[in-house]
Amino acid sequence: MDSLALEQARGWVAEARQIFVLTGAGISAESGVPTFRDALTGLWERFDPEELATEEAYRRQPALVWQWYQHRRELVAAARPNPAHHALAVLARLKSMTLVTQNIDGLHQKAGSEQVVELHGNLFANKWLDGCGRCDTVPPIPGDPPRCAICGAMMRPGVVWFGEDLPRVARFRADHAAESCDLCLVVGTSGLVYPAAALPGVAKENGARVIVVNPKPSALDETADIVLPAPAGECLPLLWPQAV
Ligand code: BV8
Repeated sequence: MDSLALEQARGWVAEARQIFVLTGAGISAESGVPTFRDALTGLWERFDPEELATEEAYRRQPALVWQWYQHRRELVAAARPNPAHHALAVLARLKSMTLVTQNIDGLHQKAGSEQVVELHGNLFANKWLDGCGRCDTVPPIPGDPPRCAICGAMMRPGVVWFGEDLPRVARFRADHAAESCDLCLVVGTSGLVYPAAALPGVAKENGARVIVVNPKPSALDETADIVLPAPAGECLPLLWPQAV
């Protein structure tokens, strides 16, 4: 990695008054959590994640989609935060910072980050699809989503599917962070999913410096002032002091 770029990025972090961090699936790759586009390994490789992560797919094939989420829950439950997650938890103790994530794996929280803005929900949350408002579950048939004993509504994962609006409070907090920061740090995202992918551009338009950390080219590289082409677990601990 270019040492000059690393030195400059270090300086920008040290000078920053208000940091907005946006993370994507890549920050959890070194924890063994497949990124979204390769989340379909093995059994799932014949499906398109953007097809499965929709209400329409869930209504059409509830058991299949529910099992996909149960499979991902097992994977993520066994995962541990990596040095990148821990470095961001340290940064929040050094600087005024808002951590916004597209991830649903909860690894930032496991690393000690607080007030994490989860734009796309959380893999371990559930809620009712439809539902009578007084829903109570019956023991689910293995492999099937739990159903309400009263109205028969299905339980669904508490995540944001494609075509669904983002949680209002999370969206508001993320927009505010992008509009009010002087440094935007983008870690481990392809920058392909909106409206999250628009946030670094908002930060840039408001005068912020933008640093992208990603071992591969991403759609946000053209917005970046500095691109650090390295894995997050190696790069982030180099950008600010870790002992606090
Ligand atoms: C919505 C939860 C409207 C579910 C997810 C323009 C504006 C608004 C919307 C749209 C728009 N254009 C298109 C849309 C629709 C759509 C969209 O963006 N589609 C894309 C595919 C074009 N957006 C939506 O549907 C959103 N909703 O707009 O609603 C609306 C408004 C009002 C009322 C009703 C509706 C909802 C989007 C949220 C979808 N849910 N997740 C689940 O996970 O099952 S998105 C999911 O995919 C992830 O959460 C994540 O956000 C995304 C994947 O992106 P990444 O995180 O970037 O992961 P990816 O695998 O792509 O890339 C990983 C990167 O890491 C790579 O670059 C790789 O190089 C890098 N990497 C690898 N290893 C490392 C690394 N980096 C660092 N270190 C490493 N070691």
